[in-house]
Amino acid sequence: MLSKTMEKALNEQINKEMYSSYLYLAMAAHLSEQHLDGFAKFFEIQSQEEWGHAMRIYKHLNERGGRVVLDKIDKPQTTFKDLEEIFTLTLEHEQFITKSIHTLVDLAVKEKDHASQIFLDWFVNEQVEEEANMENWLAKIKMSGAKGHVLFMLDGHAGERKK
Ligand code: OFO
Repeated sequence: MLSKTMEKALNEQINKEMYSSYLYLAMAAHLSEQHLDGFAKFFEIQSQEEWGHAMRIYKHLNERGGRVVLDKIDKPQTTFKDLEEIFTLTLEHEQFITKSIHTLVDLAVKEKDHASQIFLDWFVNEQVEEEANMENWLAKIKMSGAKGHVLFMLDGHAGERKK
């Protein structure tokens, strides 16, 4: 059985993951408008992945006898200067999510909630991957300037993302 504190914190994390999904979908829509179809696909997949993260927590709450309480999802930023801004915001957002996951782990340890602690391990690892991936893209974009034919090359590469 989940404690009320843990239940509330996990519900807040569902909301953060859903917001992540919303933010990345807003980025996908913007990129699609800019005819950067590869990057648009990349962020559509990222958005679906985030929704999947929210659903993992949703299932954990249900399995543990917790109550899922959905809150409103904040409006995300909808226009962006360029790819550098998009990936800078993405990396910053992922760093924020990492902190939030680590806080949840600390809470699970404090409450001796071993099941939640083990459940959250997957998220700890996932965040390492998410940050590394976004850092990598941001470095490539900064290095190349992401203009002209390099931009089209990067867009093609981004569009190869399958999951
Ligand atoms: Fe859910 O990992 Fe990104 O936000």
